[in-house]
Amino acid sequence: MSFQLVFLLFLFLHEAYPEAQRSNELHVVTFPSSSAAGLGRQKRDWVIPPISVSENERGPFPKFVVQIKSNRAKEITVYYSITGPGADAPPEGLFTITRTGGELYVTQPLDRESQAQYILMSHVVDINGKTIEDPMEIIIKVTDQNDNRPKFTMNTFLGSISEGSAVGSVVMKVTATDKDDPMMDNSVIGYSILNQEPKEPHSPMFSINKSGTIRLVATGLDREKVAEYKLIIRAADMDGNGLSTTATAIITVTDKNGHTLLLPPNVEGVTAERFPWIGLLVRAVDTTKGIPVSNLRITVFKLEDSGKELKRRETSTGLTSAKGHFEMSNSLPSPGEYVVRLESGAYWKQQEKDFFHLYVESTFTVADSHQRYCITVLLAPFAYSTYEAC
Ligand SMILES: *[C@@H]1O[C@H](CO)[C@@H](O)[C@H](O)[C@H]1NC(C)=O
Ligand SMILES: [Ca+2]
Ligand SMILES: [Ca+2]
Ligand SMILES: [Ca+2]
Repeated sequence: MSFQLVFLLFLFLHEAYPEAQRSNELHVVTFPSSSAAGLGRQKRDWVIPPISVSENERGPFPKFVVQIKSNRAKEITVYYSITGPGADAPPEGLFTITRTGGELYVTQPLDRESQAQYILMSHVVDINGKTIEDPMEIIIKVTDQNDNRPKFTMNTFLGSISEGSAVGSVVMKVTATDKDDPMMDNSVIGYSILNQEPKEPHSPMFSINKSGTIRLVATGLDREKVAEYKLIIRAADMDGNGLSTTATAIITVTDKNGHTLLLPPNVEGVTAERFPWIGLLVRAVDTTKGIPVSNLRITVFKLEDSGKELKRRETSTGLTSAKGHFEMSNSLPSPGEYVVRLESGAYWKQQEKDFFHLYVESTFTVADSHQRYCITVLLAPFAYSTYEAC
């Protein structure tokens, strides 16, 4: 038992419970009845202060906590026992008491985050097993140590800011939690920004406050130059000075109407609800190998009805990435009818496979250019299939 604990116990017993029976020894708690015989009402009101035990105590175990004492022990032989969760009920045997000495021990390190308090009942019987004191409640409070590091609620937070935003505008909010005692600095989190990429046109462009709110702090947002910022954010307990952890915040710069440049949906945590990127993404998969098809030429045409004939106007073309992705990144699809063409024949030829389709096309309608369209094309030498799902 630490000095503070002894001292605290002494103070509690001395100041708050002057009527309580106390031993001269500070680590002893005495049953109240002996000198207060007949004062039943007082007995019921009598409560001993909680006894504090730090979590993560080092051994050796069992470790002494407090001595329970009945003044009747001066006259007769008495036996002590404890009951309740932590004693004779799960977690059984965490606390034990010596039968004749009334010494209460803790048998292993405690974890405040799994249980912050134990309520034990202590009992005293005579040699015949007859109860000679009213059971006394013993509250063991587990005091906190800073043994939990803050945790961000997500690995990657996504936010956006419009080019036209004023300095001071709120961009997004990030959150970290800490399992330690909410009443102590052990769980008081301070946030900071460790890095910003790119550093243009200024570094920092953003600040983070005590609540995890990220704000714009400089002018010069230009989505043609920087369409996306990546921040490394840090959360540390002890108000920013303790155990720390990091996460990423991705901030998309949108135009004044809130439109973004395209962002592939392979960023962790991107879902339609959380991140309304707009545009077109085409994915190509080789189903014979179960791999993405890279370096595959993709062309997007818009169908234009001149009244006499339907004409194709090429709106975008390029090669798929290593992930088999092609994004329409230079312009957003405007409402209308489109054709996506994949040069699958060239791919099979390069793979030295016999094949049937010279190329593969998928047609679709864009109803709203502020939408996302993700077209997956599954390719095989003699078959293909396609579906839309973001
Ligand atoms: C951080 O900024 C947000 C948004 O303006 C505000 O609600 C919050 O109170 C601020 N927190 C602190 C500690 O200043
Ligand atoms: Ca703990
Ligand atoms: Ca902590
Ligand atoms: Ca703790």
